[in-house]
Amino acid sequence: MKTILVTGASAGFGRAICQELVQSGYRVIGAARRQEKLEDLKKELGESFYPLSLDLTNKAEVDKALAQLPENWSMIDVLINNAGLALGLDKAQEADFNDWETMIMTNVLGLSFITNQLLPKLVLKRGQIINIGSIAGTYPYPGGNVYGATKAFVKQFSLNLRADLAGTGVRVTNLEPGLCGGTEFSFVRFKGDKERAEKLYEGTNSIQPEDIAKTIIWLIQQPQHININRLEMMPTSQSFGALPVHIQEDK
Ligand code: NDP
Ligand code: 8X3
Repeated sequence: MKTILVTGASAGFGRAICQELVQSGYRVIGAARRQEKLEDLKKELGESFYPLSLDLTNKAEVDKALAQLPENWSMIDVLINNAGLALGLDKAQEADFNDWETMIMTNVLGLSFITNQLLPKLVLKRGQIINIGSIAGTYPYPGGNVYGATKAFVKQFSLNLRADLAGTGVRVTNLEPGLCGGTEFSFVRFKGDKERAEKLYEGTNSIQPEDIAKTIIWLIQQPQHININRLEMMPTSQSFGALPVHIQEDK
């Protein structure tokens, strides 16, 4: 039975992914900072779930947490790099650098570090890495600045991993969702402004965490000889707009 490590297990996609994986018969290690949320999930999911409290931005903490995994949980077959966040939707020229730093520390450095630490095991197991990127890593939008750039990193890192892992049997996918409701994403992005966060999804029929979880199961259950490199998904209600052209008034 495969052992799967899911980061960002305490909320949103990660929580739903853990639930769906356990229901599908996998053993799941769920990692996040909020231990009490992980303990709730442990109560719900039982013996097939192992809560791993860690802050991805703290290398020493990640090292320690991974080293302390019991032996029967330590051989990981699949790493799901889901933890991540956006902070703010201000224009770059008005943004707070601390927000940029936190996004880079989490979405880029945290993701890279845990991947680096687990890669030797994943190679031994002919395992799999699923990174949660975003459409923001491909399509620019106002206020997307550093968040989108971190997700562009995740996309290119995923593809470059494939190049390095050629011949090892390790599969790598970058899953790139668009607008998804039912998570804490916008609540975090808007720094606890619940009303603003909820308004964003009103009437959108957005993707839900369960949809992401089912997509993850589909990716894991693809035959070993198939690698889905990138999978971009949007709610049907979301599409593309024209590129704006600024008209100069004082010609
Ligand atoms: P949530 O805010 O609901 O969940 C984010 C998770 O990441 C939480 O479990 C949080 O746990 C964890 N996390 C954040 N920082 C850290 C850290 N330093 N160390 C460990 N864990 C951390 O967001 P979503 O579920 O919506 O987002 C999950 C992923 O999907 C993110 O990478 C996001 O960028 C991406 N995404 C989201 C979309 C959306 O519209 N919702 C669309 C496209 C991509 P804790 O706070 O307990 O540490
Ligand atoms: C989250 C989707 O469009 O808010 O990655 O950037 S978006």
